Amino acid sequence: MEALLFLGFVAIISVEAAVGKYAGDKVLRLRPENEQHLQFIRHVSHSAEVDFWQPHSVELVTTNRSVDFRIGAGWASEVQAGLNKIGLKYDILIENVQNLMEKQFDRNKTDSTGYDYEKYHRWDEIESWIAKITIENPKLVSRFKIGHSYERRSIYLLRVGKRTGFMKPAIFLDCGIHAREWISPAFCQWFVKEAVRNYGSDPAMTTLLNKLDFLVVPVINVDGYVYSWARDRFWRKTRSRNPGSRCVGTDPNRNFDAKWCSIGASRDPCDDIYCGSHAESEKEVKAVAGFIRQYCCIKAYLTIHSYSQMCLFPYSYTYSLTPNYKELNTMASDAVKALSSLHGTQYEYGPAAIIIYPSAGGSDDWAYDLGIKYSFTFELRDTGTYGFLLPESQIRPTCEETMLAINYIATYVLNHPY
Ligand code: 9B3
Ligand code: ZN
Ligand code: ZN
Ligand code: ZN
Repeated sequence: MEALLFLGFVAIISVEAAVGKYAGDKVLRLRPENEQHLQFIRHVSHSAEVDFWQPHSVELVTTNRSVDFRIGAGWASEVQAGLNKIGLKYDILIENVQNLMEKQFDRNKTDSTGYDYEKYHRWDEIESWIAKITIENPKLVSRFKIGHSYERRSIYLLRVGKRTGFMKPAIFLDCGIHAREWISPAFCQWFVKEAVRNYGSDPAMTTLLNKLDFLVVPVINVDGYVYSWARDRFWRKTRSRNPGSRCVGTDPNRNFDAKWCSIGASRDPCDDIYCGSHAESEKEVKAVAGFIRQYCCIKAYLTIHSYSQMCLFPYSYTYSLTPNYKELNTMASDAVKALSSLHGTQYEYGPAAIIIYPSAGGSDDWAYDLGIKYSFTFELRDTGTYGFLLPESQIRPTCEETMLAINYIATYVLNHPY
């Protein structure tokens, strides 16, 4: 009997691998209008194979915002029938997730001699890129190991800026907090490439690198990133084990010590916005927070996510406005104006609590309350056409336009010392 069961299990796994883990999965965009609609969504969330893309958890679903979620192939027709029955309007954003997964990679791109910045890279490729870019640019780049992940991988920080004998004001730029948001590490690599390429030739970048240091962490959530390549493309959290639960991982962007777990986070280890057993329980969060606490001169904090096309600033843990709200709002407005000047990409901007939803434990709020009064979260492309599966063909335009926003903010910070 056992042998038969085992064979059956192997058969399912191998079929899944053959046609693809996400064959037949769809991504739906729902527009709930009433309590009955919300009830249905909650019911589906725990009775079907559903993965919330926006917002990131069923707790955050409300009637005034659309909901994007991936639904497993076996459940799609049943759920769609249920939606029609209760009159819950929806669009199908992605007909077949597996097909898009394959299209995400540009097959026809010739392999460039060097590192191809217009492709998504596995962690081992990024890790060797980190070493290479450091060795190739001794005057501009130095590499620090700020800690290691739950699964003992190194967490690297690159300090990018003209080497001087003294400490310069710095801008912290972090990427890859959420594993499935692949465009984020792609942008951090693009930023470093642009900095070292344009130093000495582009006056604006040369000034920035002479007067500031950029502290860039290309991938914070290394274990999660590796897992999103190896096993589950839509994984978001870390890969730490939760005692007493079969569910793995904590949301690193709910694990910072900023009104930890008070709102917009979950105490259930199975939720994508699980806040962890306590603030800074995650080694990856501890590494970043520990580094920032001991570093003298960080004047701005920028954290890169996807998707939604938004420039967010504190607070997220409360609806109250920060003392320098007007300044942050003007900076965000000007930054998104610079961004959209290149390809016309439209961004929303404003305090995170108001623009998306109130949530505690985020890195930007934590940095702000530490005294880093210029703190922004960027949610890069797109608005749901591809979502986390942003095609490689969009890496270049996304990174080019985002460079304009980051450079605007960096110049502002340089001109407004505090
Ligand atoms: C969430 C929080 Cl808690 C914050 N402080 N700032 C930005 C966000 C949005 C990101 C998240 O973690 O949900 C977008 Se992926
Ligand atoms: Zn139910
Ligand atoms: Zn994110
Ligand atoms: Zn996001």
